[in-house]
Amino acid sequence: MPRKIPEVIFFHTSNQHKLNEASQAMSNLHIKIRSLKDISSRISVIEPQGESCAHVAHSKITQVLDLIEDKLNGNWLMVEDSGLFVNALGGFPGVYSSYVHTTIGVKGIVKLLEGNGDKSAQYISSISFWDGKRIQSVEGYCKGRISLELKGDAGFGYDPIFIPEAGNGQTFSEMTLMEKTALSHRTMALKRMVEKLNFPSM
Ligand code: ITT
Repeated sequence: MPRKIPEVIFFHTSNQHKLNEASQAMSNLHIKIRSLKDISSRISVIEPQGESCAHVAHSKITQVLDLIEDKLNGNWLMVEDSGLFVNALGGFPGVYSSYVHTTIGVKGIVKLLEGNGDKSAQYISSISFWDGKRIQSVEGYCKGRISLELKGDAGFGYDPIFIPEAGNGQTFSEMTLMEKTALSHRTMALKRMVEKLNFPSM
């Protein structure tokens, strides 16, 4: 039996781009993605280091629920942890993507790959969500390759150097929000969430 679609899902994230992408992806189901900051401005959680994206997302949602479950009033909540996994670098930066982006940055990743024939990589998005009763987890992937040239201005993080396999050769940063959302790991994870709950499809 299809479940009743929630009108709102609160998203615990500090990243406005993630919010925009999730909102875009869920718009045809008429589900509003709202920042959790709208109902609780200061929530501090500890992000476990060196574990999988799935572990990080699960740990974060458990901590958030402990702090604000009463404020959700039965509404849904989601947390997402994601990263870029470069094959020739043994999956680096992976779970360290956020830290690596603020330290060596996209140019650092390009340097590490110069002269390497294998430029393949994938983004992983792990979402843990609370449906008012229990926590469930889903994952989405986006395969692609690293461009040694930074291209485009849109998006965030590693988007200027990531060319999705299913695209037309442009980096995510050269695409509109709608174009990136059609292909992204985040959308794939949200699709798994929708399938898991037996909603009408996106
Ligand atoms: P949260 O508050 O939701 O944790 P965040 O940006 O810190 O926001 P993560 O901890 O999940 O998010 O870090 C993921 C990093 O991986 C992010 O900072 C980017 O550098 C990179 N990343 C993940 N998805 C990406 C995407 O769609 N495009 C570009 N870079 C991405």
